[in-house]
Amino acid sequence: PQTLTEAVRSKIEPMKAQVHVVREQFGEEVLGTCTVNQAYGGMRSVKSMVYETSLLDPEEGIRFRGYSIPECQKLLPKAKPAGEQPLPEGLLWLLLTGDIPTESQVQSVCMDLKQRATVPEDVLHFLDRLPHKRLHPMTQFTIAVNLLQRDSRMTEAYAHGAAKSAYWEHCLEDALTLIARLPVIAARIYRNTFHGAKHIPLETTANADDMGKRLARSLGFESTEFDELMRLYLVLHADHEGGNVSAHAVRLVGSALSDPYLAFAAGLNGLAGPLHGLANQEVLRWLLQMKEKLGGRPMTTENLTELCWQTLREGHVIPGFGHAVLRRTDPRYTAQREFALKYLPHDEMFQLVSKLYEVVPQVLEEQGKVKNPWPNVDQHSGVLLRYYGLVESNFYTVLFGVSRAIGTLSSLVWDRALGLPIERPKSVTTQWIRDHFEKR
Ligand code: AMX
Repeated sequence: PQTLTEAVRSKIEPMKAQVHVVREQFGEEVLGTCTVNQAYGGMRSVKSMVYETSLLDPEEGIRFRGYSIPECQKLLPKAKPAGEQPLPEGLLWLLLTGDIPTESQVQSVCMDLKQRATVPEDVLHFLDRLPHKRLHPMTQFTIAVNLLQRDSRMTEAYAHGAAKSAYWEHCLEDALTLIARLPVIAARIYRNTFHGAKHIPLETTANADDMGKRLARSLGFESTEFDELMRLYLVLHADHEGGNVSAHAVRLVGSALSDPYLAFAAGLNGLAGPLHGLANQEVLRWLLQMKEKLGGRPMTTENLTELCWQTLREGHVIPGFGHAVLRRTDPRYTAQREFALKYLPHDEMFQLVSKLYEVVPQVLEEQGKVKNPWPNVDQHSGVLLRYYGLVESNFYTVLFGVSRAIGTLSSLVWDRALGLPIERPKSVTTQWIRDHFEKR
């Protein structure tokens, strides 16, 4: 099939059949258990949901539909004529269908998204009138997504009595339109907040045929290297299995049959937390503080170790290190490090990040609390953006959000395709736990 919708359609019945067999065979098996400590401890490692688009291995990192990040970098189509990074549109195809797309399939997604990318003028004008200096860019972003919700095909179809078996297609329509519009929205917020509302004329972005380039150009960046960085960035941040705050929020809210706009806005609100997506903003601030505190002293192991201990003594976490599931260096960090080694090996901030890779894990090991002392995706992204002139760290989580739509909305389409019900896990009180276990 050439169109994405037809490709997804062709996968639904076989997948439903597979789920049916799995449930027939293993439906009553115990997938995981939950101790009292896990219930109080953020449900860490409790296996209680099925999420098809990606799976996280604690040692190896994320796999998108079975493909590791290096495999995706190798196999997914690139921009013509000389792109080296995978096109996000190819990842979208992979996440939605499970197949590596052909060049022409990716081109069809690129064209489809390009055609959907026009944001209604009144929405843009509403964004222009927000108090940009007082509202965090993530707050502006969720407002924008909620504003776009009025165009939801899924909500319209529901109101007109659409059959449950058709929800996925309306959901996919909304997902594609929303994904296509997010770069425009992100750029509008960026230019409003940091560039005196001087927007990039549409003619400048008109020949940007892929989402990464369109995002780069409408933010106001013109180098092909930055286009490549945006493609890599959009691929790396797209999906991280189902239990992280943003993905789970999208799934949970979507399970009430809230449409993709409403569900994704919920996910963005979760992404805006400092322990999750906002960590990329925190990392850059922390790195700049490190540099200031060094005050011209060399970046030696000794000096950096002392400054890391200072952060910990002040009761702060070291942003960009640690992970709830991963137990090794995040391959998304490694992919960005490779990009830096190629394009900005002599950048001072990259050298600081590199040196911290040697220092921080030792400090965290010595502190003895963290389960994973290694760097995560957010440790690296800021220095790359900053190198090309995107210095406004408050904006970084918005870029993360543009990317996260690709994964979480693909998964949401499958939730509707498989007819998953409203989520409603059982909660108990501390008194209930005492009564229950004391009685034994
Ligand atoms: N610096 C200092 N202390 C840390 C730490 C870090 N980078 N990472 C974890 N710890 C501490 C925890 O705060 C916790 O301390 P406590 O017992 O006093 O509360 C202890 O180590 C054990 O935590 P954990 O089980 O190793 O981690 P977790 O699953 O509870 O939390 C995470 C995971 C990511 C929130 C945590 O490592 C952290 O706060 N890291 C820094 C922020 C960050 O980089 N977040 C981005 C994660 C990726 C993403 O979602 N985008």
